[in-house]
Amino acid sequence: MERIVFHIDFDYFYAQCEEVRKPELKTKPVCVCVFSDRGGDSGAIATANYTARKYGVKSGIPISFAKKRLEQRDDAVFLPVDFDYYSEMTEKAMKIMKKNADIFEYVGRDEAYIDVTKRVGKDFTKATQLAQQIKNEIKNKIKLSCSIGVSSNKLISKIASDYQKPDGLTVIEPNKVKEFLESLKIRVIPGIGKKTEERFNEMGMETIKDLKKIDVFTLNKEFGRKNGTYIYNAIRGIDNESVKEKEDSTQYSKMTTLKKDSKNYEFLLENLKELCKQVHDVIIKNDKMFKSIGIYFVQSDLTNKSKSRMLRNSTNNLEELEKNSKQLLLEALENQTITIRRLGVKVADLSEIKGQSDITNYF
Ligand code: DGT
Ligand code: CA
Ligand code: CA
Repeated sequence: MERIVFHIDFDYFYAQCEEVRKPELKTKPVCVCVFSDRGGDSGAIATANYTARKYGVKSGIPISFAKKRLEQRDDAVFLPVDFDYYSEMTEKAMKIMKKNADIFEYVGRDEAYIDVTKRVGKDFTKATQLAQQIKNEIKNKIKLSCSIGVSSNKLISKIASDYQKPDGLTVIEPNKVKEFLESLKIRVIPGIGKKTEERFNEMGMETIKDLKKIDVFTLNKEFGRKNGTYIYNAIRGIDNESVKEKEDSTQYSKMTTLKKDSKNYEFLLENLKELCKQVHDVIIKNDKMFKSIGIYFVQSDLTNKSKSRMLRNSTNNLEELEKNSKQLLLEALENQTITIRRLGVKVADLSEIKGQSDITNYF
């Protein structure tokens, strides 16, 4: 069955989110940092914008290395991660993708697969237009750029979305797959890490074309049957994995537009309680526990505000959810000047109830 699948991945995601709320950052090297609790510059870079990357800054390196590499740029900016804010951006972006999908599969904070076979009638020209339209809509509505790969399966689309980053759109029609893959370096295959690549390099192989000379038996012997067969198929562009309906299950949230814009505590509390109930229902339905609780608003001037806290222990208790949301609301209202238009409640850092009882059984 011929399919058309998109892989959508946002460019330098955390750093780009920071540029969206502070456009003056765009011309500067921007590094988003996970500071450790040891203080000072201890910690690592989560991601950096493309200006910072030119100086060799990348995900995972120590903050102190990044500072050294950017020594000559006195305009370099180092910001702490703000997960709440990035989640809000993720939610908005995913909404646009979902709207344009026959099947939507959430993969992570900044990426998703969508199957669009039906809505484009298996037509690659229409698919290309749809991909461009999604890029435009995301750019216009939330000011983010992303890269999209379009092909007949998840594997090739994933490789294609990475092919022309940032702001890329790469379409690989079935008759172009062979040519496209053969020119690429071995490491573009998802799952082939640095070590595997080095092993192949030592055997004198650099590109996928080189790799194709190895037969499936040799690959199976080297990597085990499962991985060997995967590699054998992947370099030939073969992947039958379907796009599976999947939502972001790392957090649940509910939001409501208030009957009137307000900053009145009693009125907001009433709405907040209802939202807590709705979120709690989802939690129970999915057998989950949560460890972090947040509330968020859209204010009358359409700006956003959010507040969250981490609990000491995971819970699935409604009273606990209400109590904490109520406290967050009180704190938020302390210096609230603008009225609120929409109100939301969110729980995150989820865990399985099942997992919990397993651990108990274990002991
Ligand atoms: P890209 O897609 O190459 O333009 O750049 P990113 O930053 O979007 O990279 P990606 O898609 O691999 O990762 C998405 C986000 O995940 C990224 O903005 C920050 C976070 N992330 C990635 N790698 C690391 C890491 O090593 N440590 C931490 N803390 N976060 C990471
Ligand atoms: Ca990305
Ligand atoms: Ca990603």
